[in-house]
Amino acid sequence: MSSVLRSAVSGQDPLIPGNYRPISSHLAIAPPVSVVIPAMNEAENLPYVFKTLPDWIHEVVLVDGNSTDNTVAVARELWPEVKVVGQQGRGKGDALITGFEACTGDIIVMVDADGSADGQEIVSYVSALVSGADFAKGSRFANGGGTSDMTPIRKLGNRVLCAIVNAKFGARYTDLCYGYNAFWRHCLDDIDLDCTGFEVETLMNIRVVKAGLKVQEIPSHEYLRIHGASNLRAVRDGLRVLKVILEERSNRRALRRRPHAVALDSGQGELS
Ligand SMILES: Nc1nc2c(ncn2[C@@H]2O[C@H](COP(=O)(O)OP(=O)(O)OP(=O)(O)O)[C@@H](O)[C@H]2O)c(=O)[nH]1
Ligand SMILES: [Mg+2]
Repeated sequence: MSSVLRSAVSGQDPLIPGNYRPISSHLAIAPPVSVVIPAMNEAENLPYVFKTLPDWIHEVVLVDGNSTDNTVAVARELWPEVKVVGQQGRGKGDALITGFEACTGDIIVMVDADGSADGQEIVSYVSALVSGADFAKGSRFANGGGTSDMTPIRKLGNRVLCAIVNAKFGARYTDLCYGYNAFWRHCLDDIDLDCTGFEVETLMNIRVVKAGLKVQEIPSHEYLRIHGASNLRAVRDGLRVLKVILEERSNRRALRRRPHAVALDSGQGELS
């Protein structure tokens, strides 16, 4: 997306210095950044999550999954301007779809609420996007990334599923089922999300490669969930991911290609 188009979308003139947001000592950006946080009973973890979020963020959208603890109250206390949206359905995918609709920024970042994601990494994602990527895809297995949270069985499952996606869709991903990603708002038109559960990241990763978008992997470290129990069940959700992969493969009509898709990208190859 050109800077002219970007500024038209954001309603800001990037040539006016005041419209740039200083995001580090060496970098300033014009586009507003929305952070979407799906949260179901994460009150105890939110203080750790919000503590790492940079203050130059345009808005935080928290999607509450009908929490029975005081997730919403804690979020409002920690970040008074937080936009809280409730979800009608169930599941992380449903929550993210709801959250994306509520965002007003040009760039959207997905951050889990369990304390596993470090908000300080957002600058890396945003840097990749303003440098030309459409979709900045977090990876725990790219050089510089890591995880303290995955069991051996989850690592194996993620690796196998990632290999299948790479083989079937011509991607060169090093990670598949990871919740820390960022993208320009226009990607939502191509992704056209229609899922409810933990298969959501896989569906996004497949649809961006099918749409020929420029994907760049960002090395990321996943920390251990701080409090509470995981909502993910490895076998059940692994099978849901596999089902999505097979469905997306059989739906070949959606396969599209843009000639410039491979040139700028470090995370995907040509569609097979
Ligand atoms: N709003 C909403 N959020 C959800 C729902 N299911 C999961 N989440 C959130 O999605 C994020 C990821 O869920 P986790 O349970 O941590 O899943 P995971 O990261 O795969 O599992 P762990 O590695 O054990 O942390 C967390 O912030 C959850 O609170 C849901 O149905 N609704
Ligand atoms: Mg988690």
